[in-house]
Amino acid sequence: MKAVCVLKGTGDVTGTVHFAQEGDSGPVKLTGEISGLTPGLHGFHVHAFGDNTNGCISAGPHFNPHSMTHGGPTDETRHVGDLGNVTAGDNKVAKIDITDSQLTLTGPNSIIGRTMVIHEKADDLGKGNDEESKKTGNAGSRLACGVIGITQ
Ligand SMILES: [Cu+2]
Ligand SMILES: [Zn+2]
Repeated sequence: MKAVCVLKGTGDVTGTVHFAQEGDSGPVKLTGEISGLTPGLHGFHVHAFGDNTNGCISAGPHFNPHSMTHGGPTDETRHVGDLGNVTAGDNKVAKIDITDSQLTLTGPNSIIGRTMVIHEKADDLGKGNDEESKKTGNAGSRLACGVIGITQ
């Protein structure tokens, strides 16, 4: 099973992410790149809705089918959509090479038809000691996003 997401926003940030799932329940491997970013860490999540009617904000909160608090990708307690951060180099490009064991392309944790979002700031992975950290990781505004769709 494979999927793809093309990210666009109102500024210069663009990207493409490819998803491939091994077997029925994962893991899912994400590859691709996002360009036009300021160098450094940027929060990277799957948000709940595949809705772009009012830009990336219409994608809603982080995809969270099990009513957990926000965390990092290796944490037991996390949103299914929590992929942590990607890192852009001095060339403004972040290479994506992530293997995740919670999100899937099939079943109740499927991210098909939901939205991938790249953020302005670093995700604090739920360790920011404030209320927002447990919801969004304080990752700031949404630079670009795209709906995740099935591909061949
Ligand atoms: Cu996000
Ligand atoms: Zn989250």
